[in-house]
Amino acid sequence: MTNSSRYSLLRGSRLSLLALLSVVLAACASTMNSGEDGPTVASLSRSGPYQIRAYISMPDAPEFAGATIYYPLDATGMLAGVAVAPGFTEKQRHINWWGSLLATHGYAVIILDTNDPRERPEARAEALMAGVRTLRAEGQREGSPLNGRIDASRMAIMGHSMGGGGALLAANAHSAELSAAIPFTPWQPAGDFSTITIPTLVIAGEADTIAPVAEHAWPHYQSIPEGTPRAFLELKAGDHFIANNSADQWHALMGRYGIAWLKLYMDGDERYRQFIDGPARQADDALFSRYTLGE
Ligand code: 9J3
Repeated sequence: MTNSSRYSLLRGSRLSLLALLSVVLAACASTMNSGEDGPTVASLSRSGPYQIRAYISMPDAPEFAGATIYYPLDATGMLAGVAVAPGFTEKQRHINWWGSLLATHGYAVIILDTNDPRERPEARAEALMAGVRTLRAEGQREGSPLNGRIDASRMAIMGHSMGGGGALLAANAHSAELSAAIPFTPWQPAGDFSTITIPTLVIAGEADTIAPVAEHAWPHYQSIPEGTPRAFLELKAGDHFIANNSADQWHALMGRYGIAWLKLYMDGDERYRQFIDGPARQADDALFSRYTLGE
């Protein structure tokens, strides 16, 4: 199927799907905002101030299958972007809570499906970079809801498990094109990420038996150079799915660290450092089996 025929096929279903998504997502967006007084633990632990929309009609990219772009409707100024990849055998619906959450906090987010749900982290790295290119291109495409709204210089990547391995591989190979990375419960045997220069938050689960921390997230983190801003967050008794859609009970916590990481390092907003390194962070000590910014 050519790019243009796929594009027009998708157009047919665009209006009804858009209408449905709009209703659902608007309902999810909180009316509360972070206020004039700046961010708080509470304001980062829930939906952000923006109403959001989502769409699936965009030019095809060979590196990934379907994708959904979530974005804030009423944010002023240029939007930074985030690309997110699922794990082995997973689909968008396993991780797309990040799309709606981050959009309410002001980001344009592409949640993608891999071409093959069983493909390896290397292919997921390529998919993530193509997702970043898609977001940049949406900022230049006539007819795109994001036309003229994307800051191409601020792009982050995230992913679960093999998608997290993909995010680390992409960050390792393409730091110059990216601003931040957040792999969650990443999977990549013998992963060596010693050329990452973008700020990287590694989210891990102490009791992850699918990607055991000692063989995956921890050595991944340790391979990131000391000069690179990096953090290792290990949730006490956490499993392989602590930052997936299914882990409702952890969304407020995971979302808060993810949002703070992007605001601090992709947007350069120092008000968010307290949530990564400070009293607001220390208040979570009982939840973590390990949290380190150095080492
Ligand atoms: O993406 C993942 O959840 C990796 C899980 C895994 O065990 O892969 C082994 C083939």
